[in-house]
Order: sequence, then C-alpha cells, then structure tokens
Amino acid sequence: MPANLSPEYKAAEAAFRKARDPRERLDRLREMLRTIPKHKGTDHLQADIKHRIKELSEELEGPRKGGAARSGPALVVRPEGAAQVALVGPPNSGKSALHVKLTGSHAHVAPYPFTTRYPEPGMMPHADIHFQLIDLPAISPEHPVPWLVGALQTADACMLVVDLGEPSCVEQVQALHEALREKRVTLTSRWNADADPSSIAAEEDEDPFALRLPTLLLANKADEIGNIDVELDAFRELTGFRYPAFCVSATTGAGLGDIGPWLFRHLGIVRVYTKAPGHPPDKDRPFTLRRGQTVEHVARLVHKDVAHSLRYARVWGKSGFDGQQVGREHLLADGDVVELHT
Ligand SMILES: Nc1nc2c(ncn2[C@@H]2O[C@H](COP(=O)(O)OP(=O)(O)OP(=O)(O)O)[C@@H](O)[C@H]2O)c(=O)[nH]1
Ligand SMILES: [Mg+2]
Repeated sequence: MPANLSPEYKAAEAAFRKARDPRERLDRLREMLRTIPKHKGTDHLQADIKHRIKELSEELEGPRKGGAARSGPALVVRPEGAAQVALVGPPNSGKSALHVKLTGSHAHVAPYPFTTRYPEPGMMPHADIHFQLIDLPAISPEHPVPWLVGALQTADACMLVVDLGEPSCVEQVQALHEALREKRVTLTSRWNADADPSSIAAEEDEDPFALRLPTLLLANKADEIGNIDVELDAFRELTGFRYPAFCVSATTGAGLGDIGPWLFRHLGIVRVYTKAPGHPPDKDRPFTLRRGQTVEHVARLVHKDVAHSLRYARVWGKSGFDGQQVGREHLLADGDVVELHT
C-alpha cells in the first residue's frame, strides 16, 4: 500500500470495502478518487480506481447511446435476499441446470460449452428466507469474459460447480483459478461465519481490490459418475483444494437439499422478526443479519431514520430474553423478535 494515504482516503476505502450495492460501490470509488492524495506514490492506485470506476459505470449503465454501444442485460446484479452466491465453474459443468433446479429460473441449459452469456439472478428458498444465486458464464481461458470478475464483486460467496466425469476437469479448474488470480480474486475454503468479511479482507490484503470469496465445491452430475466420492477424493488429492464439498445432481436433485442449510449455517445468517408495540410480530418476513450484528443493524434495515432516532429495543428470543429492554449494541440471535422504540 502506498505511503501517505490520508485518513480521509482510508475512510473512503473502508466504506468501499463494506459496500455491497453496485451503485453504492461506485459512489465510494468516486469518493476514493476524490480523496486520494495526488502524488507519484499513488499513481498506480489512482489508475486502478479510475479503471474500476469506468468498468463499474459501464456495467451499470446498460446499453449506451450511439457509437460502439454495448447492448443486452445488466452485467452486475444488485444483491437481494439473505446473501448473494455466485455459481462459477468451467464450461458445461451444470451451473445453469443447478440454477434452474435450485431457484426455478429459466436459465438456458444445453449440452455444449459456453451456453450462458449473461448473469442470471434467481432466488433459492430456504426456510423462510431466500439466497440469491447468480448463474454466470463459464470461466475459461478459451473464452474470457471481461466483465465476469466485476459481477463477482457483489457476491458473498461462490459455489464452484465441477463435472468430475470430464477428463480435463482438473486442468479446467486450475485454469479457472489462474484466471481469477490474475484479476485478484481468491476462492477460499475458509467460511468465517463470525467475522465481518470486510475486516478479514482488510487484515489479509492491503490491496483494496483484492476479493476473497468463501467457496463451496459442488461435484455435479453424481447420477452419471460411478463412485463419485472416490472421484472427489482423487480430485482433492490432485488439486490440493480444501473446499467443503457436496456431491449433487441437477438431474435427479440428489444432494441439493443440503445446500440451503449449509449456507445458512456457514454464512452465519441470523433471522430477526420485528414487531410494533401492542401488535404480534411479523412472522412472515424476517430481516436477515449476520452473526455478530446488533439491534442497530436491524434498525438500519428498517429505515435509516429509525436507526438515527432509536432509543431502545425490546427483545424476545431463545437466548432467554422475554421482552427485556436493550440498547442498540445488543447482539441478536436467530429467531429473535425485536420491537424498536424511537
Ligand atoms: N447427467 C447429468 N447431466 C447434467 C447434470 N447437470 C447438467 N447436466 C447436463 O450438462 C450439460 C450442461 O449443462 P449446463 O447447465 O448448460 O452447464 P453450464 O455449466 O451452465 O454450461 P455453460 O453455461 O456453457 O458454462 C447439459 O446437457 C445438462 O443437461 C446432472 O446433474 N446430471
Ligand atoms: Mg450455463
């Protein structure tokens, strides 16, 4: 990291690392560019920021007027639901087939590589919440997709879909990792449900644009691969990958029921039900937080004015709370009912 970065710039960078919404990320990048001390030592970083701004504004803009316009759907997907999980993998591994099965989308599935051309969002239900799954084009050196890494920036995690029956599977997956590494994206087997992802990034990478995505490996097409557990062990041995893994089949649905509960646990999702004084809680639509988040976070999800004027909350929940009054720093647990008082 270049020396002499001002506190103002560092604050802008910290805000960028936290931002998930693409438009907010763009605003934060502009703030980084505005506040970065302009001298030789920051030339590189300035160029990097400018490049990111250009890329992200183009991705958000959609088709441009006149000239060599890009046309087609948006290339970044605004996060919705409890978490955004990207489906990545080599061509033809069954990413889209899994997307269809898990979200009920109409993603295009075909028996040849490079079928998917654009990001396709879909919602995967789990209990009373949803995870947003993004189907993506294959990551492969034969067919690089320049915007793909941009689309990963909003993801909380990845599911790496492989077909262990494909003879070149190991090479393909190694090439995928190499392509991502060049773009400063690291897939990691560490799912720290209790830590704030932006703070892990800050500790481990000085580079504000380095992205680490917790990854779950899905060994797909279990229906047509004899002894898939043995194949998976061999694959792990050959690659050295330590990703947690499930053997699944998009065709038969085998193994798919395990994914939602696993993501719920390992992303540290906490569901909170709000209620108005004198009324029963709204049990239909929980707000979702991460483990370690507080009453203040729920208030912010309800409305920023509520967060601002919050005086106290009352909490009912498994952790022994039965309507007790708590402050904004109170940690919430899954299933808590919260009444906000402003
Ligand atoms: N037997 C079997 N075939 C599958 C399974 N999942 C996908 N397929 C088949 O594999 C082929 C590729 O599936 P897609 O879902 O299009 O693969 P993809 O990874 O999205 O491919 P690209 O978009 O080209 O990267 C299709 O012929 C699917 O029917 C599965 O679990 N079992
Ligand atoms: Mg596809």
